[in-house]
Amino acid sequence: MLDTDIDTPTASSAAPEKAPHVDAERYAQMYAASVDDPESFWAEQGQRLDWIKPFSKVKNTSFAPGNIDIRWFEDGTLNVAANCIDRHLETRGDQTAIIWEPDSPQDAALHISYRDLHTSVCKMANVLKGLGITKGDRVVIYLPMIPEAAYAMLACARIGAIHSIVFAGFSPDALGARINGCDAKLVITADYAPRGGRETPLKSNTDAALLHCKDDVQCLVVKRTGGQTTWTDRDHDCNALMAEASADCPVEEMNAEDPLFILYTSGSTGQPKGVVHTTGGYLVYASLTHEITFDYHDGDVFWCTADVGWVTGHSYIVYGPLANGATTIMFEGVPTYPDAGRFWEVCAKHKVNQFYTAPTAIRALMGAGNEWVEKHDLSDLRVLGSVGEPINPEAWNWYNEVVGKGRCPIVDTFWQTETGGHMLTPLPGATTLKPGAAQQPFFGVQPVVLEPTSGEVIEGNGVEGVLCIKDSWPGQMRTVWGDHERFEKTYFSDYKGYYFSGDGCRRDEDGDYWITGRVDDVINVSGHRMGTAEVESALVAHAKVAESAVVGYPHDVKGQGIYAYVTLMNGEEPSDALRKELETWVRSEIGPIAKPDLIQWAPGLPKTRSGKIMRRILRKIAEDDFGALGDTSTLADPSVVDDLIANRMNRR
Ligand code: 6R9
Repeated sequence: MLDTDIDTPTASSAAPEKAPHVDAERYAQMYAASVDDPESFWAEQGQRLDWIKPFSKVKNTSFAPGNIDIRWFEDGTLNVAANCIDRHLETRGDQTAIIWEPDSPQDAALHISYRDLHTSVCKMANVLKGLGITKGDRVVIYLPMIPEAAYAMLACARIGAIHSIVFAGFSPDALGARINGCDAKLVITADYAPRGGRETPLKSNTDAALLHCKDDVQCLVVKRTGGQTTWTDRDHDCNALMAEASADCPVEEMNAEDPLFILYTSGSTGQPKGVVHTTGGYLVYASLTHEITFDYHDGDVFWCTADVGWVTGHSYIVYGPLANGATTIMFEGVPTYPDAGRFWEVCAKHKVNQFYTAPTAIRALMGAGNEWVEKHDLSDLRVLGSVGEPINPEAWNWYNEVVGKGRCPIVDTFWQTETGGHMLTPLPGATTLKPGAAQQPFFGVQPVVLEPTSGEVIEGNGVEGVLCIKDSWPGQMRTVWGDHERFEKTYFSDYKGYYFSGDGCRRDEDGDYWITGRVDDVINVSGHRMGTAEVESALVAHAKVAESAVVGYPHDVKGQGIYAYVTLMNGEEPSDALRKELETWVRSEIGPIAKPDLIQWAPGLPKTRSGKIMRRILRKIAEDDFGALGDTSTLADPSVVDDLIANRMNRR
């Protein structure tokens, strides 16, 4: 499929209304400076932060086999909480730092000023100290999207403890494994997590998890709903302790390379890895990307709809926005509760300027109909963002036209838990947008396209291969917690001397990058390499299709065949005629070789709680290998899998 591009809609030239921080010329100049002389570029960017002891060294990094060693600003000292809170107090103490929007629209939003944030974080930090937590200790945070989640993160940062957030949708087993994995001394949780009108019993999940942990792990409990929970000797009442705690807590002086947090993430093999991010480089990178990618200006209201349990929430709900003195929204709910207008209602209510969400949410809301968007005044929106997976042109166009009214640039940000911040992304006002393309490297990022088997660098444009990065950037993860060897093996051993992203990509004739999906999702049909995302995108572009997931399966003649799971729009019925129609459609959208060999009607797709489709399971079902589905416990709705297996006979 090297030569067959998806027919892309006309590039949008929508420009933001405030003069953007960078235009095309400035981007080119700054990008060149960032890769020609990284030392000077990042020395200057380092000045975004307040340092306790200024750094004199900027970059000391090695991707050499056997010596993967990444250090930025290594002799500087600073504190992340001081940079996200204290330094703003004089100029913006009364400004809202966090708008908390609760699950139910009946409940009032909270506006937390930088001064209030300072008080709460200092109190929480003193509570942690009171429980014996000191610099370098690990604290697991298992909380709903409530202000206390941000207080807990920043309180850890303030005293030098390392937080590890576990998404509140994870099971007790997953939580226990993470508590043990980083040998945490304390878990911070809540009684219940309200979400979409339902409540997850976090405290009882935590009790179940702690049955498998050391006896001396303590538990700090926030009362979110006040609902009934059991209480044991290891539990402490967070609300009561904070009420009594002092609001005075000096910051701990941290080295730039001291760990800030651990975040567990799954790879293609083995148990989840503890990705380690450190203090100085991470914060410089989160803050710079937040400002430039979203064209954030002082006074803007920024909303990232992610959960703090994922890296997107770390970098773009808490650390990046607060380092920049922004007003950031924390949303406890889901896009479709109480109805499919919730996102747009919240945007209108808080006059959101930058809105950042995931394609899966965009597709779901697109399926619900335009009337949900049109009811609300979205005139304050200036920039729209997308993250987490490739966005199909159909969803992109809907986002652009119906949500952005054709006047808000869409930044399709490609990055990973491992990268700390954006790697490839268009910039508002600087990039002529192409629907579905992540397009350009961010400052300091040097993407290379490698031939997957030989590992040779592929030069020139109009090429496809695996995406690697040639040199370090400040937001890069430093190690896998407790297993530096695994860090090297996972990211630096397939292609020596490069950071390997695990993703495939195409560099088009203009030099713009398109992510084609994880390389384990690339299928090879009759010798043609094809991104499953390309076929999915074509299927989803059909008016009757709501969602689709495509995997490869063994095929006698072609090597691999194309197996498409298709979820139809509400009200559409599966039929042989529709199957034919979709086959013809994909042929005409991409080309004959992309025609699905098998289409299975799927009422639902197996997704993780962060909305990623678990292709591993779909591949196994496609192969009729039902005995080896692996761990399905992280699925949002495990029953989907049983339905898919039961329905496999409807494929043809
Ligand atoms: C931030 C985040 C990382 C993987 C990554 C890639 C996919 C993320 C994307 C994208 C295409 C984008 N991904 N953003 N693919 N276009 N704009 O999602 O981190 O959860 O670690 O996932 O997500 O496959 O390798 P993480």
